[in-house]
Amino acid sequence: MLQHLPGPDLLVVHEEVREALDAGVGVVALESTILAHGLPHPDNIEIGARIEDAVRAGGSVPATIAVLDGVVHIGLGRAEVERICTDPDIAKLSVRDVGVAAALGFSGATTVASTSALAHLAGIRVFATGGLGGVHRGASETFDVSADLGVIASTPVLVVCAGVKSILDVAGTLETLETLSVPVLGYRTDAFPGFYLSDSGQRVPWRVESAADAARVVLARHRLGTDAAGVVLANPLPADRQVERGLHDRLVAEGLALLEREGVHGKDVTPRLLEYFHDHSGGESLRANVELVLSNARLAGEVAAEVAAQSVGAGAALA
Ligand code: PSU
Ligand code: MN
Repeated sequence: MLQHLPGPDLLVVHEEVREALDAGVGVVALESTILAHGLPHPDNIEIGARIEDAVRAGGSVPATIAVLDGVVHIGLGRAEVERICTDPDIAKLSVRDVGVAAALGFSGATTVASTSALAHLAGIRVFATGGLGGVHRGASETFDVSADLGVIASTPVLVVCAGVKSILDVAGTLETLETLSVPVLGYRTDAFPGFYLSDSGQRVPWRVESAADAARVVLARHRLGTDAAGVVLANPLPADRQVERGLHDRLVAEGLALLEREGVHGKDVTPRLLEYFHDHSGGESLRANVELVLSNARLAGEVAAEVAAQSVGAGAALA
């Protein structure tokens, strides 16, 4: 599957990732926008390493994806992760930006959308992140709907996330995922998580109890030819680890007012909000963010390992 990849002038697969893919070992894609634009420096460096460790603890090999000096990297070494975490010139690259950045020699971090697309290109089926982008409040006027949704609708990658933040229109996001034929599975829950909150107040259409069940969904969809879209596996923070409701509601209200005041729009919305939360929650938003990302990475590691094991058993290797 790797022979169809572009040459090293455009894309490089880290040796460990290449070996894992060749050997049929589970591989989990990780996005780099969360490191460059979602978590504060210098904590992001250590957190980046811990996310990769969590994937390994789940039984798979991590592949953090980014564009460095015009080359797409599937899997980063320690120095490269550090560069993503430190260099102020790292852009936020959605799918529409990746080819431009590559052609012009720029460096940037990949979002859920671009990480999914590049993971799929490299033959990686499972992806871990913190929160998905979605439909923004007031989208009927601003048209602000994350490209994450459209790309998941056309890319067969399972994304493990803690739902979407309540700064978004959560119900609208779930409606859109339904329209786009993207299944949403709750991991041991009937409630769609709200990132900092274990329960966004919305239900999930399906529930799975194990990583093995989630992997079975991926394989059945593939064998039935109904896997043009990806899968959202929603993994909530435990109720006793979520951000306290009062603090949460205050942050969301203040964050939305701040966007209005500063006239923030486009791709700067999510990073600006995350920065505000991290600066005004006495460490709580960062604590919860780190915990949920680590939990998602661990679960994704388990799911990818199961997908690898079950594809051998079923004699149905995933293309
Ligand atoms: N949601 C979070 N944290 C994040 C992001 C989303 O809770 O860091 C990042 C992800 O990289 C996601 C991107 O793909 O923001 C979505 O940005 P936008 O809304 O501009 O599409
Ligand atoms: Mn947007």
